[in-house]
Amino acid sequence: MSRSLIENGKTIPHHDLIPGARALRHEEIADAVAKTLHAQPIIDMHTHLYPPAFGTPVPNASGQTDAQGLLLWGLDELLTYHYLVAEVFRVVPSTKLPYETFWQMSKREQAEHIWKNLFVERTPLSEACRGVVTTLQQLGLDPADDLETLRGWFQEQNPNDYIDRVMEISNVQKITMTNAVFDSNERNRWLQNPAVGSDSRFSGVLRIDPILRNWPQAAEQMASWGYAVSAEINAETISEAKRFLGDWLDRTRSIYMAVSLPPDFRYPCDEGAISCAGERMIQEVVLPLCAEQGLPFAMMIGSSIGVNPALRDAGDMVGRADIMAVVNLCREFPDNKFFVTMLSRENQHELCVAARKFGNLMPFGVWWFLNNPSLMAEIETMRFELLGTSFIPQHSDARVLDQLIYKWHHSREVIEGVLCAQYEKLSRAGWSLQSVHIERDVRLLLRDNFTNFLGAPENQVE
Ligand code: RAT
Ligand code: ZN
Repeated sequence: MSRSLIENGKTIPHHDLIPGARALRHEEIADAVAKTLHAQPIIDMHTHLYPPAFGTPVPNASGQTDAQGLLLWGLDELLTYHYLVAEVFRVVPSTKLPYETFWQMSKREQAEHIWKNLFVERTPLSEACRGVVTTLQQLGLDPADDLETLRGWFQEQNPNDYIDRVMEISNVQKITMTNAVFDSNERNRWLQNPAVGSDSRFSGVLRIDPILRNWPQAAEQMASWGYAVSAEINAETISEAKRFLGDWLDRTRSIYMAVSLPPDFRYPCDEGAISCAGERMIQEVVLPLCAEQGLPFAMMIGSSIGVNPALRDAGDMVGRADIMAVVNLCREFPDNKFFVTMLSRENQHELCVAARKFGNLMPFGVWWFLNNPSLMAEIETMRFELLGTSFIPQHSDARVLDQLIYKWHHSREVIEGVLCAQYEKLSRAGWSLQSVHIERDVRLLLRDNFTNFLGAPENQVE
C-alpha cells in the first residue's frame, strides 16, 4: 500500500509529494526520456582527443601551429577523418587517384577532394558524412554553404575556447584520451613537458598495443629507453616491463590501461602462436599491475590492422573474435576488472551473455564500424534485454574534437529510441515509471557505470 496524506479532505498519493515521483503517463515517457538524456553530462570513456598543450596542426587566426600536434579540430580535419578517406576511395578509386598522390596532397587539398566528391557531387548519406552535416548544423552553421565560407568560421576559433564550446554543445563533462606510449611523437611530448596532460577537461589512459600485439618489437623499443627487457620473457623482463608501465601510468595519471586486439586473439593462446608472448605479458605484467593499482584493463577486440595498408588509418578490417578469451580471462583473474568492446556484430550477443556470468566484465561502446544507428539500436536493445542498465552504451572514439558533437548527438538519438521502447513495454506491463527512475538510469548509462567500475576514489575521474 502506498502512503498518502489527507489535505482538505482529499487524499494526495505519496508519489505526488516527491517531485518527479509521480508515475508517468504512457504519453509522457518519450518527452521525459529525451529531456533527461539531453540534460545528463557525459563522461566519454574513449576518444583520441588531446588538450591544446599537445599542440595542434590546425591553422587559425591566433594560435601557433605545430605540424605534428595531436589536437585535431576544425572542418578540414573533419573532412579528412579516416572513415571518409575510405569512402572517397570508393567513388574515386585508386586507379584514378593513386593512394600516394592523395597522401602527398596537403590537408586542405584532401579536404577539398572529399568535400567535392562526397558532399557536392553525391548526397552525403553515410553515417560519417551525415556526421559532418550534423556537426555544422549544431555549431549554428549552414551545411549548404560553400567550403570557403564554412572554413572562414573555423579559422576564427581559438582551440582552447573551442574545446569548451564543443563540450558544452555535446554536453560532455570529461574527455578520456588514448595515450599511446609507443608513439614517439606523443611520448616525447610527455617527456618534454610533464604537465602536458594536466588539463582538467581530460583524463589519461595508457594504451599499450605493441606489448601484446608484437612483444619482440616492443621489447626492443623499451630496451632502448633504458628498461632491461628482452624478447625472452624471464623474471627480469617481467619486473622491468612492470616498471616501464608503472612509470607511464604515473606520468599520464591514467585511469585505466587499454589495448586493441586482433580477431585471432585467444586466451589461452594457440600453441606456438607469436601471440603467446602477449599472453605471458597479460598474465604476468599487465593484469598483476592493474590489480595492484585497482585499474581496469580495457580490451577492444576484433580489429585486423592494415588489410589495405595503402589506405593507412582507413585500411583496417573487422573480424569475428573468440568470446572464450574474454570468459577465460574474467574467470582466471577475478581480482581484475575488464572493460570490453568487440568490433564484429557477430560477437555482440555472446559478449552480453559473458557479462551475465562475470561482474568483473563491463561491456562498453558500439565501436567503429558498428557505430551506425541501425546496428547501434540492435545492440543497445539486446544489452537492455540481457543486462538491464549494467553496461556502458557508448564512447565517441572521436579523433577530431568537433566529432564529439555528432557522435554524441547521433548516439543519444538512438539510445533515446531504444530506452523509450523499453520503458513503454515496462509501463504496459504495469510498472509505475517515474521521472526519477529515468534520471537514475540515464546517469548510470552515460556516467556512473563508468566511474563506479573505476572504483577506488583515487582512480576516479575528478
Ligand atoms: O575508430 C577508430 O578511429 C579506429 O581507427 C581506432 O582508433 C580504434 O578506435 C582504436 O582505438 O584502436
Ligand atoms: Zn579508438
